[in-house]
Amino acid sequence: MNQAYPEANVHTFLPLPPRSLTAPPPPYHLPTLIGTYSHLSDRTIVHDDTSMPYYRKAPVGCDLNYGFERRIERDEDLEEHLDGLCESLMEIEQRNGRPALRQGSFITWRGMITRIMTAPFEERDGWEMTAIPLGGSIYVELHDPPDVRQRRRKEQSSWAWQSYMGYSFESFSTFPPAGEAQSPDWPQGWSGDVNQNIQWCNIVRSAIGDIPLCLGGEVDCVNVPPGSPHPGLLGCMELKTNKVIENQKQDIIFNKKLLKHWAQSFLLGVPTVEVGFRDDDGILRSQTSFETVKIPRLVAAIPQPPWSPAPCFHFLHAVLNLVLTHVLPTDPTPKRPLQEHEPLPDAMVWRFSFVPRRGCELYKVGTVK
Ligand code: 0WD
Ligand code: CA
Repeated sequence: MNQAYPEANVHTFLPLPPRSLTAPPPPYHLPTLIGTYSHLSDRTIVHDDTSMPYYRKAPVGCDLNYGFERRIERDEDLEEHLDGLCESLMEIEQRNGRPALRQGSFITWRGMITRIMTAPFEERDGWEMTAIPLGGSIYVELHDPPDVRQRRRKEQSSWAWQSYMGYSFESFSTFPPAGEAQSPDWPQGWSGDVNQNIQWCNIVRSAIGDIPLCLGGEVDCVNVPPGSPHPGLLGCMELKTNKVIENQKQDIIFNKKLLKHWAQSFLLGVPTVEVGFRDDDGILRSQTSFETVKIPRLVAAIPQPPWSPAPCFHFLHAVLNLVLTHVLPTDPTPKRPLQEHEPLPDAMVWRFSFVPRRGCELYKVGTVK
C-alpha cells in the first residue's frame, strides 16, 4: 500500500497526532438508528429484519471447527461498493418523504471509519479510500485495486480456519432462524451452517464534532427473546472470538485488539461486545461480555495502556475535515432540483491514503461517469 505517487499529485498531508494526546477531542454524537436491511442466503437484499439473529449463550465446550466443510463463503469478486447502503437510504427517504441526511454528510461503511479512527495506533496495515462528492454528500469506500485484493486473499487463506471460528461462534451464539429446518445431527447450540452471504445491516446517523456521518454496519445479533421486533441499538450485540489468554504476551495482544473492538461497536452505538475464548483446538472455553463504553477505562487502568481514545477522535475529525474541505466544493451536482431525465454530471474522484506511523495524504484522481 506504500505506493509512491508523483509529487505533483500530492495534494495535502495530515500527520498523525501524538499518541499521548489528551486534549478533549470533538465529541462523537450518540448514533441514531435510521434503518436496517437484510442480505438473504443468496445475497439478495430485503429492506427489513429477516436476517436479524437472536442471541443465546453458546454452550461452553462447543467445537468451533464444526461445519467448516459445509461453509458457504461470500463471492469476493462481486464488487458491491456502497450499493446496499445507498439502496436502503433511498428506501428510507421514500418512506419518510424527506431527505434522510444533512448536507455535507459522509456516507460510508462503519468499517471505513473504524480504520480511520484506529490509525493513530496502527503499526502494520495501511489503506486507501476513495471519496466521491455527489448530491451534497461525500461517499467513501475502500480503494481495493486487484493487486491489493490478490495479496489480501492470499493472507486470508492462511487465516481461513481462524476466521471460520468467528462465524461458527455466531451460529452457536444465536437461535436458529424462524422457519428454517433443523437437523437432529447438529451439536448442542448450533443454529445452522455458516453462510457468509447472510448479513443484517443497521444504518445510523451520527456526527464527529459538526461533521455529519451516515454509517452502515453489520450487527451480529440482538439480545431479546426470539420473534421480538428490533429492540433498537441498545439491544444489539457484537460477537468476537479470541484465543484463551494464558500469559502476559497474549494479554497485551488482547488489550491492543480491544481498540478495534471498541471503535467498531462504539461507532454504530452497539453497547455490548461478547468475546468467546477458545483453545488451540477450537473448543470454546469461556465467554466475557464487555460494555463498549467501558472498554477505554478498562484499558486505561492497565500499566502502560497500549491506546487511548483521544488521539483516535482527533485524527478522525482531522481526516474528515480535510476531506470535507477539499472534496465537497468539487461536487458537480447543480444546487437546483434536477430536471426529469437530466443526466447526472461526471463525479469527481478523490483518494486518501494512510501510511502507518506517518499520516494521511489526500489526492485528486479524476472524474468518473
Ligand atoms: O471493502 C469493502 N467493500 C467492504 C465492504 C469492507 C467491509 C465491509 N463491506 C460491506 C459488506 O458488504 C457488509 O455488508 O459492508 C458491510 C459490513 O460493513 P461493516 O460493518 O462496516 O464491516 P466491518 O465493521 O469491517 O466488519 C463487520 C463484519 C465482520 O465481522 P467481524 O466481527 O470480523 O468484525 O462484517 C463482515 C465480517 O463478518 N465483513 C464483511 N462482509 C462483507 N464483505 C467484509 C466484506 N468485505 N469485511 C468484513
Ligand atoms: Ca463479529
